[in-house]
Amino acid sequence: MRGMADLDTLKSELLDEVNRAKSLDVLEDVRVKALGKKGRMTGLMKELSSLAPEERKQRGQELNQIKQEVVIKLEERQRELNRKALDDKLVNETLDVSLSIRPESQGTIHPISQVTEEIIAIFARMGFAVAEGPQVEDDYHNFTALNIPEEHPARQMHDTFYMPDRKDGTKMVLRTQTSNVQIRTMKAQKPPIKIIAPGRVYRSDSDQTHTPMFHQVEGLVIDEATHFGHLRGCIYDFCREFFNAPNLKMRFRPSYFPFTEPSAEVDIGCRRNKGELVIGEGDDWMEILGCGMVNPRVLENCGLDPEKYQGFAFGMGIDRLAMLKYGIPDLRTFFDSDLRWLKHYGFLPIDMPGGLTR
Ligand code: 2U9
Repeated sequence: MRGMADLDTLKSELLDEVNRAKSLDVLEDVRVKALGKKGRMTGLMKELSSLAPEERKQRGQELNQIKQEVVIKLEERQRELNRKALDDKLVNETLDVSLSIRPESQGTIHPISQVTEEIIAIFARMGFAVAEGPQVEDDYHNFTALNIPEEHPARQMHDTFYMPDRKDGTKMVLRTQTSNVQIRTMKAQKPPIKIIAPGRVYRSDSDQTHTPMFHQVEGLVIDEATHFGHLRGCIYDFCREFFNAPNLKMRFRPSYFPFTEPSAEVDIGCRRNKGELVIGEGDDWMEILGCGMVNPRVLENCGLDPEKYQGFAFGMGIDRLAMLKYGIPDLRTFFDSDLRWLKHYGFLPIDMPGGLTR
């Protein structure tokens, strides 16, 4: 049996070992050797039972005191080593993201990806968030909530891809526009809402200017004060930026959509120059998007009070915008996966808006 002096030595030995532990693994060894089943402290605790009651009490208190100090020191050291491990990791695992891509890179960015990123970057600067939703959608979110009645032509077989009904009888479709995203957003969050919804949409239609799958961006702004003037300014700013045309010619033509009232289609000025299309000037017009003030019925369908809230929405085809901006003549070539075509019309990753260079 050791006396007080021995216990003092034991304590300083243990604390010293803890302090000298250079890694979490070594620290764990130290802990086991001191406090584990066969540890030094544990051994001494076990010896207590052979002592007389008075002596046992006194000795037990001394041992407990040491044990507590060792435990506290162990935890302290563990925190220190964890912090050090993280610091080391942060220093050693840095990645130089400014390095240029390897010159032998073969892949290119598809014009649709490029244009989608360009559109997102412009709207992001105007304060829009990006929202997403399902491509297989129920009839309610794709049509009914948007005030598209049962007999509306857009619902007819030749336009919509129908999917098998759900087990509960819910009618399912491949979404024909990305508006389901706005419906779901309005139901899930309170205004102010300012989102764009880019993504794939599907319509049973195929010729030189239509593919059964194509891409859209739709936008939605809802608050208590937004009016048609804001819609006009927003669309004008977007088009000027997208086409790099500060003096872009643009006009709003009255139109009709079930989900907006009033509705408009937007044309931009253009002219043909020896078969090539020049955008932003000239005496011809080219339709590029549809828009309008959100129909009060649609707001109501989403649980918003149309007396209090209002706003605008717009929709445009990404594939068409890509053709116009980058002079790609045939829509169907977008989906041929022809590497020669991609080499010609594709973009380098470094050119991605909001990508490596920004
Ligand atoms: C909600 C309310 C209103 C979205 C809109 C258009 C006008 C439009 C077409 C452009 C070319 C589709 O790709 S295209 O064929 N879109 O003209 N889209 S307003 O209006 C909405 C959307 C969601 C809740």
